[in-house]
Amino acid sequence: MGQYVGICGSYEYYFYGYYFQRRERIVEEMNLIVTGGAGFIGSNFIYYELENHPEDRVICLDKLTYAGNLSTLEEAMKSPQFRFVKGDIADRECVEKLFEEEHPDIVVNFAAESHVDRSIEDPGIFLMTNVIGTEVLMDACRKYGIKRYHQVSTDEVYGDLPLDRPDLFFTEETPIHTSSPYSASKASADLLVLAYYRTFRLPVSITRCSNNYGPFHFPEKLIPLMISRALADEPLPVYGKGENVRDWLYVVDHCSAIDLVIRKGREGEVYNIGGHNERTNLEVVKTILRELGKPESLISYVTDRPGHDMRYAIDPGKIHRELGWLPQTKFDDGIHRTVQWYLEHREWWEKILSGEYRNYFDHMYGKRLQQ
Ligand code: NAD
Ligand code: TDX
Repeated sequence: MGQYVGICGSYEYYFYGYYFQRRERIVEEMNLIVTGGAGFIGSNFIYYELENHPEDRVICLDKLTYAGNLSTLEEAMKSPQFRFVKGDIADRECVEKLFEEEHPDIVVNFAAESHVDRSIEDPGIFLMTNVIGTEVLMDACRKYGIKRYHQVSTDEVYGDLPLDRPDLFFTEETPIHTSSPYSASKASADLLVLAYYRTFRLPVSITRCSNNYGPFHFPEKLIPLMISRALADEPLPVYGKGENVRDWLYVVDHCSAIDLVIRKGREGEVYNIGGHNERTNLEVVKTILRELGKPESLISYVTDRPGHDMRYAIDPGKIHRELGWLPQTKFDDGIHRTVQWYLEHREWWEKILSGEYRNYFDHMYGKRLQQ
């Protein structure tokens, strides 16, 4: 079988080293349950699916925590192929009722507590949603049958790499070695998913992606936090010396990779996703300031995050070789597009900043910014 290249209209394209082959696409209508779809990556994924697989039905299950925002799904709500259900993935009764109603073919689990700093403040909810929630979803998959259960995981399960070894990258074989309660909860879930594959032959897959950025990113995370604060001429809290490195991927590229894995990826496999876009935090903040025409004097160095991971860097070779996936968006274009999006969608993030999130920011950064 040649290397899968992509879909165009009703054809799939494969590459055989010297020539391309076109094959008629067998379009099977599928029901997808997407959990956590009112959050950052899940909502982008829902839009990606509705656009690229108009034959499929997409059902979003989301608890609408502080990080979930129904207004993000406003456009999706207009589609007859979309349904939103408010519910908790750790609530067995709610999950089973949804499976009975919808008979999903595929479940893609984005639902999670996702912020490292919050996991340091209060780990309990991370275990409940990220670990127990995963168990409840997979139990329902076993009970009602499924074509694929997909776990959206993270590069943070591999721990971190030293700054002085730019030759090292995380591969799928890198041992799990977590730092924060968040990453420990995600790694626990991954192990559980692989255990359900081996023990129960549940058809699962896992993707481990690097840091995402793009539209609908909650403004507690580095990039949207810095954009929103710079626009208000407020100090930008950079942890430690700002030398930690993250490997940034535009969110739509993450969505296209997950889409390929759930439809073409092998069962029981882990696929790393990343685009070789390493930047120090300071470089990222300075790029944002340049995009906005704001001064670097806004940067304020604050107390470091406890246990702060130094460097993440993904080797995406496996997903490229097996599924032909490559990222489409260069960091400079993606960050420009993202800053523009935040400028054009002030209402979306200003509403968040005026609510409960304000208390969180004062609690987490109040003392740090005064030092
Ligand atoms: P997010 O915090 O923006 O969104 C999480 C969503 O899950 C929210 O809509 C929230 O309401 C929902 N949710 C939380 N608890 C729930 C529960 N118990 N039941 C149902 N819904 C619940 O997160 P994100 O940044 O979009 O991340 C999505 C997934 O991708 C997570 O699993 C995360 O670990 C993973 N991931 C994120 C990144 C990144 O850079 N953001 C990178 C790699 C992997
Ligand atoms: O105010 C800040 N100042 C700062 O210097 C914040 C919020 C962050 N940082 C630093 C910490 C990290 O080195 O910026 C870097 C990125 O921080 P986050 O946006 O909190 O992301 P990170 O901790 O890298 O985790 C993210 O990527 C992996 C997501 O939040 C996770 O859900 C994902 O799994």
